[in-house]
Formats: sequence, structure tokens, C-alpha cells
Amino acid sequence: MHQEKTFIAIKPDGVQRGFISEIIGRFERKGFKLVALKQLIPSKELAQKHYGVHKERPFFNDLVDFISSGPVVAMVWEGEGVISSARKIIGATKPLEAEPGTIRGDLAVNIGRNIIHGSDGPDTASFEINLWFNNEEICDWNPSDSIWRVEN
Ligand code: DAT
Ligand code: MG
Repeated sequence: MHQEKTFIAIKPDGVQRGFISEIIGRFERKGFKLVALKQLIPSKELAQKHYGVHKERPFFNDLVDFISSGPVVAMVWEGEGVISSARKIIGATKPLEAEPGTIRGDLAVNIGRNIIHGSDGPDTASFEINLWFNNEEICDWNPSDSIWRVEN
């Protein structure tokens, strides 16, 4: 079973709107494993590095200002296929185009206030996990019910 890790962040609008438990619950109910979690107000520098691929885009400065405007809940989730599955659980970047049943489809309207971030591939996931977390902050553990999650 190939286990992988992805970086998920509840953006300031998701925190301010009271969606922390709603969002964590969706990943938990799916059966993924939470291996790191912290709340922080990101520095401008962290936000700029995180969104570095978008630095030439017209919305870059607003995006960085927004992400560093308040508390973000930063997490690492682990599981088989978690990187692409998390993107499906999150839904399309434009919340009006996100399917009902996805986080953005159910809870957001505006592209600049789409409440959650998820890594878009294996390279981005490892870059983002290393950017937001130290190795010591990542917990290696086995849920006691893990025998019920996989076929033997
Ligand atoms: P995603 O968050 O789905 O990975 P992305 O990486 O293309 O989307 O963009 C990062 C964030 O930047 C996105 O969540 C919201 C913001 N953004 C993207 N396109 C935008 C646009 N055209 N106008 C305003 N904000 C935008
Ligand atoms: Mg992205």
C-alpha cells in the first residue's frame, strides 16, 4: 500500500467562518490520517514562498496579503492516494464551478475566498510540507482501527 502525504491549509476565511471542524471532519471521515496540525498567522515571507509559482499573476499581492491576514490551520494528511483525493474533496478552484459535495462547492462562492488549500501533486506536496513544518512536528503513528481500513 503506497502511503503519501499532502499539505492542507484552512485559509483565514475558513477559520473566520467557523469551518475548522467541518473541514477536518471530512478528511477524518474519509479515512485519512492526520499527522501534523498547527494554527498560525503566516508571515508575508511564508505566504510568498508558498504561492511562489503564482508570483507573476495579477492577483499575487492580494493573495499573499489575504493568506497572511489572520489565522491559518496548517495540516499534513497521510494515506493511499491522499494527494489527488484531497483535491477532489476540496473541489475546483472557482467555487461556483466546484461540484456540490466538495468543500468549495458546498461552502464558498468567491475564487479569492475559497477557504482551503491542498497540494496539487507529489512535488508540490513535499515542497509545501517542508515549508510549513519541521520534521519533529510530523507524527508517525498507527490508528488502532487501521486493520479495518485495508483488505488483508
Ligand atoms: P488552487 O488553490 O485550487 O490550487 P491555484 O493554485 O490555481 O488554485 O491558485 C491559488 C489560489 O490563488 C486560489 O486558491 C485562489 C487564488 N486565485 C487563483 N486564480 C485566481 C484569480 N483568477 N483571481 C483571484 N484569485 C485567484
Ligand atoms: Mg494550487
